[in-house]
Amino acid sequence: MSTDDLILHHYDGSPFSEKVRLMLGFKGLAWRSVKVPVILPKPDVVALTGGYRKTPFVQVGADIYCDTALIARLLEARAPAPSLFPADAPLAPLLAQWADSTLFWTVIPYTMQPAGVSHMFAGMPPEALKAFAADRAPFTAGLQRQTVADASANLRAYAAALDAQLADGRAFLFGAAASVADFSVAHCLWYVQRGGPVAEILAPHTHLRAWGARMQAFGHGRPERMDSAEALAIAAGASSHAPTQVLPGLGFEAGQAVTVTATDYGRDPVAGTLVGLSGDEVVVRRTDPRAGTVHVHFPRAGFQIKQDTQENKT
Ligand SMILES: N[C@@H](CCC(=O)N[C@@H](CS)C(=O)NCC(=O)O)C(=O)O
Repeated sequence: MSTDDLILHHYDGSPFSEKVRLMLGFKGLAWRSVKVPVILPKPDVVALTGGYRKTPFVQVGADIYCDTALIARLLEARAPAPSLFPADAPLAPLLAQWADSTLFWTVIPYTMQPAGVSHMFAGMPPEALKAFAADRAPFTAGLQRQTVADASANLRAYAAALDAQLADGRAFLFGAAASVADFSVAHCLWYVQRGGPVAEILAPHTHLRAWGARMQAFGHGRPERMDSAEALAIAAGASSHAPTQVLPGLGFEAGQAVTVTATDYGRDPVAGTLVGLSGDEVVVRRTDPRAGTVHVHFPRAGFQIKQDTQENKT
């Protein structure tokens, strides 16, 4: 075990975790697999992240990388080939962003219609389903959820457009090589497939289904189980962090007390000292009794940075 290992904190049924697992498979990487709870409480998660509770996140020693947009860039830096960002597909990150937001929040209400829920949660006690719904209600409180009718209409249109994009025989959405966009669309359609009978909506789209099989064929790389106590011990025992710096002219100073909060849903602020800021990343340092001093990284896009006035009062 090395402190440089990629540790993915995730759970099996999480679409965004599937996006990262497939990217790890695409790059043929070895990784350590820590399973996190599906609902709160998640004491070992928040010890590492400082309050961010979304799934998944990646740990490398005492550096914690939140959000799959940033995790894609981390994996790219560690294993540049094959690339998730091919030079001839400059719009791939934008399509990925659309899939991770609009397509994702279409497939969730679509798949969670009664027939999909009965299939996915078959054999689960009704209390577990209730607990899941009670956990996710405040998590998504800021979102206007599509009705099943809306989501069905939208998904039909999206699936048809994606299928048409592949109709010229290209292997992936932007050509012969896969890009980050393929992984963002793949995890959404993977979730629909998990809905059993509701996956019928994809049946007419033969190009899209063949593409989905190609995406799944990347597999998950080489995972090896680890428990969360070991992951915490690795963070606590790490002697350094990835190099980072606060670039000038971006509105904040190194050493400032800040909070970083997702702007869409799951808006739990993470408080810490600003140690890294660029056009595409923000990094805070915080100390936890069990995880030690960790650097928590977020993508700049989709997160709000605010001076932490609570901290200033104390
Ligand atoms: N923008 C985030 C979205 C992550 C997300 O919404 N994950 C879902 C699971 S797939 C989640 O956090 N659900 C609540 C939870 O796991 O506690 C990313 O790209 O990582």
